[in-house]
Amino acid sequence: MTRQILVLNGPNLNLLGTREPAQYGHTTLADVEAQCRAHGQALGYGVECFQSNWEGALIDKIHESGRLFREGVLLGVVFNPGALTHTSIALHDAIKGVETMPVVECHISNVHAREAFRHHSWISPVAAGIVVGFGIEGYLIAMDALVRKFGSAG
Ligand code: CA2
Repeated sequence: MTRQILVLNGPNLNLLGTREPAQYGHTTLADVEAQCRAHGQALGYGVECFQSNWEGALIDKIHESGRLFREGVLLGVVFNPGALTHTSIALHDAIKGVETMPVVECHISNVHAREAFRHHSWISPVAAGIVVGFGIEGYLIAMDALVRKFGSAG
C-alpha cells in the first residue's frame, strides 16, 4: 500500500497566483498541488490535497488525518494554516489531540520579516517542524522533511 501525505491549506490560499504576487508569487494553488503530487510520486508517496477557508473544516480534516495516521495509511501533514496560524487555538488543540502525527507547518512568505502580528504562531508549538519563507518550494521541502524524518527509511 502506498502511504499518503496530506497537503493542507487554510484561508485565502485558494487565491494564490491571482493577487499579491510580490508576496506569494504567480503560481496558483492548483499548480502547487500538482507539484506536490508529482513530488510525492517521486518520493514514493501518494498525496492528498485539501484547502478550506473554514476553520472547522480544517479541524475535521486534522481529526480524519489522525485516524488515517493511526491506521498506518498517512505519514503526516504539510500544513499552511494561512492567517489562522496567528489566531487559532482550536487548530493548536486539534493538532495536539492527534499526538504523534507529524505536522510540518509551512509558510510561503517569511512571516518573521513581515508585520509583528504574523510573528506568533499557535501552530509552531505543536508542529514537528516549520518551513518558512522559501516560497511555494517550501511545500516540497516540508514533504522532504516528513519523509526523511518519519518515512520508513527515516
Ligand atoms: O506566508 C504564508 O504562507 C502565510 O501563511 C499566508 C497567509 C498569511 O496570513 C500568513 O501570515 C502567512 C495568507 C494567505 C493568503 O494568500 C493569498 C494569496 C494570494 C492573494 C491573496 C492572499
